[in-house]
Amino acid sequence: MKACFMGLGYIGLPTAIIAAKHGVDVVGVDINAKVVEKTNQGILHIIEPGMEEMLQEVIALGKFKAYTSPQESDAYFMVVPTPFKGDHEPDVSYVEAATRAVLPLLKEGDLYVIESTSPVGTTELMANIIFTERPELKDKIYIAYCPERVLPGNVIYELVHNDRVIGGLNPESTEKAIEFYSQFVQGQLHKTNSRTAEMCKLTENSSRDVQIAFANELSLICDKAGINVWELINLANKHPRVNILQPGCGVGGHCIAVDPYFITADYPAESRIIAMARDINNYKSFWCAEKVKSTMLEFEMKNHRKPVVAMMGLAFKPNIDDLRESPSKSIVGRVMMMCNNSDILIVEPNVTEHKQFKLTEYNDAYNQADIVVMLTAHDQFKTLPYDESKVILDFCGIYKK
Ligand code: SAJ
Repeated sequence: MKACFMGLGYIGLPTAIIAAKHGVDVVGVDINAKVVEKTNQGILHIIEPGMEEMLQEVIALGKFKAYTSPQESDAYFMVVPTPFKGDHEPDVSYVEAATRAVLPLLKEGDLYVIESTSPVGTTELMANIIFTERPELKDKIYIAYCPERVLPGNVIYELVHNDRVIGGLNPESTEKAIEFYSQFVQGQLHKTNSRTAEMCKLTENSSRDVQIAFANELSLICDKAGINVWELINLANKHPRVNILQPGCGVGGHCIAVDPYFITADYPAESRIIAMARDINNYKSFWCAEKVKSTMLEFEMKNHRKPVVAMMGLAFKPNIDDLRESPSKSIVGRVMMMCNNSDILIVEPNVTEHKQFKLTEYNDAYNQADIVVMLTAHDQFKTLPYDESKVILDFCGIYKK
Protein backbone atom coordinates (compact mmCIF):
# COMPACT_ATOMS: atom_id res chain seq x y z
CA MET A 1 0.00 0.00 0.00
CA LYS A 2 1.21 3.50 -0.86
CA ALA A 3 0.21 6.46 1.34
CA CYS A 4 0.65 10.15 0.66
CA PHE A 5 0.89 12.52 3.67
CA MET A 6 0.09 16.14 2.85
CA GLY A 7 1.99 18.28 5.37
CA LEU A 8 5.31 17.36 7.02
CA GLY A 9 4.90 19.27 10.29
CA TYR A 10 4.74 18.27 13.95
CA ILE A 11 2.11 15.60 13.30
CA GLY A 12 2.32 14.77 9.57
CA LEU A 13 6.03 13.99 9.54
CA PRO A 14 6.08 11.65 12.58
CA THR A 15 2.92 9.88 11.37
CA ALA A 16 4.41 9.42 7.91
CA ILE A 17 7.66 8.08 9.36
CA ILE A 18 5.90 5.65 11.72
CA ALA A 19 3.65 4.38 8.90
CA ALA A 20 6.79 3.81 6.77
CA LYS A 21 8.49 2.01 9.67
CA HIS A 22 5.47 -0.36 9.73
CA GLY A 23 5.86 -1.28 6.07
CA VAL A 24 3.73 1.32 4.26
CA ASP A 25 5.32 2.94 1.18
CA VAL A 26 5.16 6.59 2.11
CA VAL A 27 5.20 9.76 0.08
CA GLY A 28 5.65 12.84 2.29
CA VAL A 29 4.55 16.15 0.78
CA ASP A 30 5.28 19.68 1.91
CA ILE A 31 4.95 22.97 0.02
CA ASN A 32 8.19 24.15 1.67
CA ALA A 33 11.04 22.96 -0.61
CA LYS A 34 13.61 23.40 2.19
CA VAL A 35 11.65 21.02 4.45
CA VAL A 36 11.48 18.48 1.62
CA GLU A 37 15.21 18.76 0.92
CA LYS A 38 16.20 18.47 4.59
CA THR A 39 13.81 15.55 5.16
CA ASN A 40 15.22 13.63 2.19
CA GLN A 41 18.71 14.17 3.65
CA GLY A 42 17.53 12.48 6.86
CA ILE A 43 17.50 15.73 8.85
CA LEU A 44 14.46 16.31 11.06
CA HIS A 45 13.22 19.92 10.89
CA ILE A 46 11.02 19.52 13.99
CA ILE A 47 12.06 18.69 17.54
CA GLU A 48 10.99 15.18 18.52
CA PRO A 49 13.19 12.73 20.44
CA GLY A 50 14.14 9.55 18.53
CA MET A 51 12.39 10.62 15.33
CA GLU A 52 15.47 11.58 13.28
CA GLU A 53 17.00 8.10 13.65
CA MET A 54 13.70 6.58 12.52
CA LEU A 55 13.57 8.94 9.52
CA GLN A 56 17.06 7.85 8.45
CA GLU A 57 16.06 4.22 8.86
CA VAL A 58 12.94 4.47 6.64
CA ILE A 59 14.85 6.43 3.98
CA ALA A 60 17.56 3.72 3.93
CA LEU A 61 14.85 1.04 3.60
CA GLY A 62 13.40 2.93 0.59
CA LYS A 63 10.05 3.25 2.39
CA PHE A 64 9.91 7.05 2.59
CA LYS A 65 10.52 9.90 0.18
CA ALA A 66 9.51 13.56 0.41
CA TYR A 67 8.24 15.70 -2.49
CA THR A 68 6.83 19.19 -2.99
CA SER A 69 3.72 17.85 -4.74
CA PRO A 70 1.55 14.75 -4.20
CA GLN A 71 2.30 11.48 -5.97
CA GLU A 72 -0.22 8.84 -6.99
CA SER A 73 -1.01 6.65 -3.97
CA ASP A 74 -3.75 4.45 -2.48
CA ALA A 75 -4.42 6.65 0.55
CA TYR A 76 -4.13 10.41 1.12
CA PHE A 77 -3.83 12.12 4.52
CA MET A 78 -4.42 15.85 5.07
CA VAL A 79 -2.17 16.89 7.97
CA VAL A 80 -1.87 20.61 7.38
CA PRO A 81 -2.46 23.52 9.80
CA THR A 82 -5.91 24.93 10.51
CA PRO A 83 -5.18 28.33 12.03
CA PHE A 84 -7.79 30.98 12.68
CA LYS A 85 -8.31 34.22 10.84
CA GLY A 86 -9.95 37.55 11.72
CA ASP A 87 -12.08 37.30 14.85
CA HIS A 88 -11.12 33.70 15.71
CA GLU A 89 -12.80 32.21 12.62
CA PRO A 90 -11.30 28.82 11.65
CA ASP A 91 -9.34 28.89 8.42
CA VAL A 92 -9.64 25.61 6.48
CA SER A 93 -7.95 26.98 3.36
CA TYR A 94 -4.85 24.76 3.85
CA VAL A 95 -7.02 21.65 4.10
CA GLU A 96 -8.87 22.75 0.96
CA ALA A 97 -5.62 23.49 -0.91
CA ALA A 98 -4.19 20.07 0.04
CA THR A 99 -7.47 18.41 -1.00
CA ARG A 100 -7.45 20.20 -4.36
CA ALA A 101 -3.84 19.14 -4.88
CA VAL A 102 -4.67 15.42 -4.50
CA LEU A 103 -7.99 15.63 -6.39
CA PRO A 104 -6.60 14.81 -9.86
CA LEU A 105 -4.78 11.74 -8.47
CA LEU A 106 -7.78 10.11 -6.75
CA LYS A 107 -9.02 6.83 -8.22
CA GLU A 108 -11.67 4.25 -7.37
CA GLY A 109 -11.01 2.47 -4.05
CA ASP A 110 -8.73 5.17 -2.62
CA LEU A 111 -8.85 6.37 0.98
CA TYR A 112 -8.92 10.12 1.79
CA VAL A 113 -8.46 11.11 5.46
CA ILE A 114 -8.36 14.47 7.24
CA GLU A 115 -6.24 14.52 10.42
CA SER A 116 -6.00 18.31 10.80
CA THR A 117 -8.03 19.73 13.69
CA SER A 118 -11.10 21.01 11.88
CA PRO A 119 -14.46 22.64 12.52
CA VAL A 120 -17.48 20.33 12.52
CA GLY A 121 -18.57 19.59 8.95
CA THR A 122 -15.15 20.01 7.29
CA THR A 123 -14.99 16.40 6.10
CA GLU A 124 -18.41 16.75 4.44
CA LEU A 125 -17.32 20.08 2.93
CA MET A 126 -14.18 18.51 1.43
CA ALA A 127 -16.20 15.51 0.18
CA ASN A 128 -18.44 18.00 -1.63
CA ILE A 129 -15.45 19.62 -3.30
CA ILE A 130 -14.10 16.20 -4.33
CA PHE A 131 -17.43 15.00 -5.77
CA THR A 132 -18.12 18.31 -7.52
CA GLU A 133 -14.78 18.10 -9.33
CA ARG A 134 -14.76 14.30 -9.75
CA PRO A 135 -18.46 13.22 -9.84
CA GLU A 136 -17.49 9.79 -11.22
CA LEU A 137 -15.88 8.99 -7.81
CA LYS A 138 -19.15 9.35 -5.84
CA ASP A 139 -19.51 6.27 -3.58
CA LYS A 140 -16.30 4.87 -5.12
CA ILE A 141 -13.76 6.31 -2.65
CA TYR A 142 -13.54 6.19 1.16
CA ILE A 143 -13.55 9.43 3.15
CA ALA A 144 -12.88 9.75 6.90
CA TYR A 145 -11.79 12.08 9.68
CA CYS A 146 -9.21 10.81 12.15
CA PRO A 147 -7.74 13.32 14.64
CA GLU A 148 -4.46 12.79 16.48
CA ARG A 149 -3.97 13.22 20.24
CA VAL A 150 -0.23 13.00 20.74
CA LEU A 151 1.80 15.04 23.17
CA PRO A 152 4.85 16.66 21.57
CA GLY A 153 7.99 15.07 23.01
CA ASN A 154 6.34 11.66 23.42
CA VAL A 155 5.10 11.19 19.85
CA ILE A 156 6.79 7.86 19.02
CA TYR A 157 5.07 6.18 21.95
CA GLU A 158 1.72 7.97 21.76
CA LEU A 159 1.18 7.63 18.00
CA VAL A 160 1.32 3.89 18.44
CA HIS A 161 -0.30 3.41 21.87
CA ASN A 162 -3.04 6.07 22.16
CA ASP A 163 -6.62 5.15 21.31
CA ARG A 164 -7.97 6.97 18.25
CA VAL A 165 -11.40 8.01 17.09
CA ILE A 166 -12.18 7.29 13.44
CA GLY A 167 -15.22 8.83 11.80
CA GLY A 168 -16.10 7.93 8.22
CA LEU A 169 -18.62 9.60 5.94
CA ASN A 170 -20.23 6.16 5.90
CA PRO A 171 -19.49 2.86 7.75
CA GLU A 172 -17.47 1.51 4.77
CA SER A 173 -15.16 4.53 4.97
CA THR A 174 -14.70 4.07 8.73
CA GLU A 175 -13.73 0.42 8.15
CA LYS A 176 -11.28 1.32 5.38
CA ALA A 177 -9.58 3.94 7.59
CA ILE A 178 -9.43 1.47 10.50
CA GLU A 179 -7.74 -1.02 8.19
CA PHE A 180 -5.04 1.59 7.44
CA TYR A 181 -4.42 2.76 11.01
CA SER A 182 -4.37 -0.83 12.34
CA GLN A 183 -1.04 -1.23 10.57
CA PHE A 184 0.71 0.85 13.24
CA VAL A 185 -1.75 1.80 16.02
CA GLN A 186 -1.88 -0.59 18.97
CA GLY A 187 -4.38 1.55 20.93
CA GLN A 188 -8.07 0.93 20.30
CA LEU A 189 -9.63 2.43 17.17
CA HIS A 190 -13.11 3.70 18.03
CA LYS A 191 -15.65 3.91 15.22
CA THR A 192 -17.97 6.88 14.73
CA ASN A 193 -19.11 9.31 12.03
CA SER A 194 -17.06 12.24 10.72
CA ARG A 195 -18.97 15.02 12.53
CA THR A 196 -18.62 13.30 15.91
CA ALA A 197 -14.92 12.65 15.31
CA GLU A 198 -14.36 16.32 14.40
CA MET A 199 -16.23 17.47 17.50
CA CYS A 200 -14.40 14.92 19.66
CA LYS A 201 -11.01 16.50 18.96
CA LEU A 202 -12.38 19.99 19.70
CA THR A 203 -14.07 18.68 22.87
CA GLU A 204 -10.88 17.13 24.27
CA ASN A 205 -8.93 20.36 24.03
CA SER A 206 -11.85 22.57 25.11
CA SER A 207 -12.35 20.39 28.15
CA ARG A 208 -8.75 20.97 29.17
CA ASP A 209 -9.06 24.71 28.51
CA VAL A 210 -12.20 24.94 30.68
CA GLN A 211 -10.52 23.04 33.51
CA ILE A 212 -7.42 25.25 33.38
CA ALA A 213 -9.70 28.33 33.36
CA PHE A 214 -11.30 27.09 36.57
CA ALA A 215 -7.86 26.83 38.19
CA ASN A 216 -6.89 30.26 36.87
CA GLU A 217 -10.10 31.79 38.19
CA LEU A 218 -9.38 30.29 41.62
CA SER A 219 -5.90 31.85 41.51
CA LEU A 220 -7.42 35.32 41.01
CA ILE A 221 -9.91 34.81 43.85
CA CYS A 222 -7.19 33.48 46.15
CA ASP A 223 -4.87 36.39 45.37
CA LYS A 224 -7.56 38.79 46.58
CA ALA A 225 -8.55 36.62 49.53
CA GLY A 226 -4.99 36.10 50.79
CA ILE A 227 -5.12 32.31 50.29
CA ASN A 228 -2.34 30.17 48.82
CA VAL A 229 -4.02 28.73 45.70
CA TRP A 230 -1.60 25.79 45.44
CA GLU A 231 -2.36 24.68 48.98
CA LEU A 232 -6.08 25.19 48.35
CA ILE A 233 -6.11 23.04 45.18
CA ASN A 234 -4.02 20.37 46.83
CA LEU A 235 -6.50 20.18 49.71
CA ALA A 236 -9.59 20.28 47.47
CA ASN A 237 -8.12 17.45 45.37
CA LYS A 238 -8.07 15.23 48.48
CA HIS A 239 -11.82 14.87 47.85
CA PRO A 240 -12.24 11.51 46.08
CA ARG A 241 -14.15 13.02 43.15
CA VAL A 242 -12.43 16.40 42.72
CA ASN A 243 -9.46 16.84 40.37
CA ILE A 244 -8.58 20.49 39.74
CA LEU A 245 -5.76 21.34 37.31
CA GLN A 246 -3.02 23.89 38.00
CA PRO A 247 -3.21 27.64 37.47
CA GLY A 248 -0.46 29.28 35.44
CA CYS A 249 0.14 32.48 33.54
CA GLY A 250 -2.34 31.62 30.78
CA VAL A 251 -2.74 28.89 28.20
CA GLY A 252 -0.39 28.56 25.23
CA GLY A 253 0.58 26.15 22.49
CA HIS A 254 -1.16 25.47 19.21
CA CYS A 255 -4.01 23.33 20.37
CA ILE A 256 -5.65 24.13 23.70
CA ALA A 257 -5.63 27.90 23.12
CA VAL A 258 -6.89 27.56 19.53
CA ASP A 259 -9.30 24.63 19.14
CA PRO A 260 -12.09 25.96 21.42
CA TYR A 261 -12.55 28.86 18.97
CA PHE A 262 -13.56 26.29 16.33
CA ILE A 263 -16.60 25.59 18.49
CA THR A 264 -17.36 29.17 19.59
CA ALA A 265 -17.16 30.48 16.00
CA ASP A 266 -19.83 28.06 14.77
CA TYR A 267 -22.03 27.79 17.89
CA PRO A 268 -21.71 31.19 19.60
CA ALA A 269 -25.07 31.13 21.38
CA GLU A 270 -24.56 27.65 22.82
CA SER A 271 -20.86 27.63 23.75
CA ARG A 272 -20.88 30.00 26.71
CA ILE A 273 -18.58 28.16 29.14
CA ILE A 274 -16.12 27.37 26.35
CA ALA A 275 -15.98 31.04 25.28
CA MET A 276 -15.70 32.24 28.88
CA ALA A 277 -12.83 29.82 29.56
CA ARG A 278 -10.93 31.29 26.60
CA ASP A 279 -11.48 34.79 27.98
CA ILE A 280 -10.40 33.82 31.51
CA ASN A 281 -7.22 32.11 30.30
CA ASN A 282 -6.35 35.09 28.07
CA TYR A 283 -7.13 37.50 30.90
CA LYS A 284 -4.80 35.61 33.24
CA SER A 285 -1.76 36.60 31.09
CA PHE A 286 -2.87 40.24 31.10
CA TRP A 287 -3.40 40.08 34.88
CA CYS A 288 0.10 38.63 35.42
CA ALA A 289 1.71 41.46 33.42
CA GLU A 290 -0.28 44.06 35.40
CA LYS A 291 0.77 42.39 38.65
CA VAL A 292 4.44 42.62 37.67
CA LYS A 293 3.99 46.30 36.82
CA SER A 294 2.28 47.17 40.12
CA THR A 295 4.89 45.19 42.11
CA MET A 296 7.65 47.14 40.37
CA LEU A 297 5.98 50.45 41.24
CA GLU A 298 5.54 49.43 44.88
CA PHE A 299 9.22 48.48 45.05
CA GLU A 300 10.28 51.79 43.56
CA MET A 301 8.13 53.80 46.01
CA LYS A 302 9.52 51.88 48.96
CA ASN A 303 13.18 51.75 47.94
CA HIS A 304 13.54 54.96 45.88
CA ARG A 305 15.15 53.10 43.02
CA LYS A 306 13.98 50.94 40.15
CA PRO A 307 14.04 47.18 40.84
CA VAL A 308 16.02 44.58 38.92
CA VAL A 309 13.40 42.10 37.67
CA ALA A 310 14.06 38.49 36.58
CA MET A 311 11.43 37.08 34.20
CA MET A 312 11.84 33.31 34.54
CA GLY A 313 10.78 31.28 31.50
CA LEU A 314 9.60 31.98 27.96
CA ALA A 315 8.38 28.53 26.83
CA PHE A 316 4.64 27.82 26.71
CA LYS A 317 4.93 24.94 29.19
CA PRO A 318 7.56 23.37 31.47
CA ASN A 319 10.73 21.69 30.22
CA ILE A 320 10.37 22.39 26.52
CA ASP A 321 12.01 24.94 24.22
CA ASP A 322 8.84 25.80 22.27
CA LEU A 323 8.15 29.52 22.62
CA ARG A 324 5.37 29.76 20.02
CA GLU A 325 2.02 31.08 21.29
CA SER A 326 3.55 31.28 24.77
CA PRO A 327 1.76 33.31 27.47
CA SER A 328 5.10 33.70 29.32
CA LYS A 329 6.63 35.30 26.25
CA SER A 330 3.69 37.65 25.78
CA ILE A 331 3.87 38.69 29.48
CA VAL A 332 7.59 39.44 29.09
CA GLY A 333 6.88 41.50 25.97
CA ARG A 334 4.09 43.39 27.72
CA VAL A 335 6.17 44.16 30.83
CA MET A 336 9.09 45.34 28.67
CA MET A 337 6.74 47.64 26.78
CA MET A 338 5.14 49.07 29.93
CA CYS A 339 8.39 49.54 31.87
CA ASN A 340 10.91 50.14 29.13
CA ASN A 341 13.74 51.78 31.11
CA SER A 342 13.75 49.17 33.82
CA ASP A 343 16.38 46.53 34.38
CA ILE A 344 14.62 43.37 33.19
CA LEU A 345 16.56 40.11 32.94
CA ILE A 346 15.02 37.44 30.75
CA VAL A 347 15.62 33.76 31.34
CA GLU A 348 14.89 30.67 29.24
CA PRO A 349 17.25 27.80 30.15
CA ASN A 350 16.08 25.62 27.22
CA VAL A 351 17.07 28.15 24.55
CA THR A 352 20.60 29.42 23.86
CA GLU A 353 19.68 32.67 22.14
CA HIS A 354 16.63 34.63 21.05
CA LYS A 355 16.35 37.26 18.32
CA GLN A 356 14.06 39.55 20.31
CA PHE A 357 15.25 39.06 23.91
CA LYS A 358 18.73 39.08 25.42
CA LEU A 359 18.85 36.01 27.66
CA THR A 360 20.51 35.73 31.09
CA GLU A 361 21.59 32.51 32.82
CA TYR A 362 18.93 31.56 35.39
CA ASN A 363 21.14 31.52 38.53
CA ASP A 364 22.66 34.90 37.61
CA ALA A 365 19.26 36.45 36.96
CA TYR A 366 17.84 35.07 40.20
CA ASN A 367 20.80 36.31 42.25
CA GLN A 368 20.75 39.81 40.75
CA ALA A 369 16.98 40.32 40.93
CA ASP A 370 14.95 42.27 43.48
CA ILE A 371 11.75 40.87 41.96
CA VAL A 372 11.64 37.31 40.61
CA VAL A 373 8.70 36.44 38.35
CA MET A 374 8.16 32.71 37.87
CA LEU A 375 6.41 32.28 34.52
CA THR A 376 7.13 28.73 33.33
CA ALA A 377 7.64 25.87 35.81
CA HIS A 378 10.92 24.53 34.39
CA ASP A 379 12.66 21.95 36.60
CA GLN A 380 15.80 24.13 36.82
CA PHE A 381 13.86 26.85 38.62
CA LYS A 382 12.71 24.38 41.27
CA THR A 383 16.34 24.08 42.43
CA LEU A 384 16.45 27.81 43.32
CA PRO A 385 16.06 28.57 47.05
CA TYR A 386 13.16 30.74 48.24
CA ASP A 387 15.06 33.92 49.11
CA GLU A 388 12.82 35.94 51.42
CA SER A 389 14.78 39.16 50.81
CA LYS A 390 13.39 39.19 47.26
CA VAL A 391 9.85 39.78 46.09
CA ILE A 392 8.78 36.54 44.38
CA LEU A 393 5.76 36.41 42.08
CA ASP A 394 5.20 32.70 41.63
CA PHE A 395 2.62 32.45 38.83
CA CYS A 396 3.35 28.81 38.01
CA GLY A 397 3.76 27.08 41.38
CA ILE A 398 7.54 26.67 41.60
CA TYR A 399 7.38 26.92 45.40
CA LYS A 400 4.02 25.24 45.87
CA LYS A 401 5.52 22.50 48.04
N1 SAJ B 1 -1.56 24.32 31.52
C1 SAJ B 1 -1.94 24.96 32.70
N2 SAJ B 1 -2.36 24.20 33.76
C2 SAJ B 1 -2.42 22.84 33.69
C3 SAJ B 1 -2.04 22.19 32.49
C4 SAJ B 1 -1.62 22.96 31.42
O1 SAJ B 1 -1.90 26.20 32.82
O2 SAJ B 1 -2.78 22.23 34.71
C5 SAJ B 1 -1.12 25.13 30.35
C6 SAJ B 1 0.30 24.84 29.91
O3 SAJ B 1 1.24 25.56 30.66
C7 SAJ B 1 0.25 25.28 28.46
C8 SAJ B 1 -1.17 24.94 28.03
O4 SAJ B 1 -1.90 24.77 29.24
O5 SAJ B 1 0.44 26.69 28.34
C9 SAJ B 1 -1.30 23.71 27.15
O6 SAJ B 1 -0.52 22.66 27.66
P1 SAJ B 1 -0.97 21.11 27.59
O7 SAJ B 1 0.10 20.29 28.21
O8 SAJ B 1 -2.33 20.97 28.16
O9 SAJ B 1 -1.16 20.83 26.05
P2 SAJ B 1 -0.31 20.76 24.67
O10 SAJ B 1 -0.76 21.93 23.88
O11 SAJ B 1 1.12 20.54 24.84
O12 SAJ B 1 -0.88 19.39 24.04
C10 SAJ B 1 -2.27 19.18 23.99
C11 SAJ B 1 -2.61 17.80 24.51
N3 SAJ B 1 -4.03 17.77 24.82
C12 SAJ B 1 -4.52 17.46 26.05
O13 SAJ B 1 -3.83 17.17 26.99
C13 SAJ B 1 -6.01 17.48 26.14
C14 SAJ B 1 -2.31 16.73 23.49
O14 SAJ B 1 -2.75 15.45 23.90
C15 SAJ B 1 -2.95 17.06 22.15
O15 SAJ B 1 -2.59 16.13 21.14
C16 SAJ B 1 -2.44 18.41 21.70
O16 SAJ B 1 -2.79 19.38 22.69
C17 SAJ B 1 -3.08 18.71 20.35
O17 SAJ B 1 -2.39 18.59 19.31
O18 SAJ B 1 -4.28 18.98 20.31
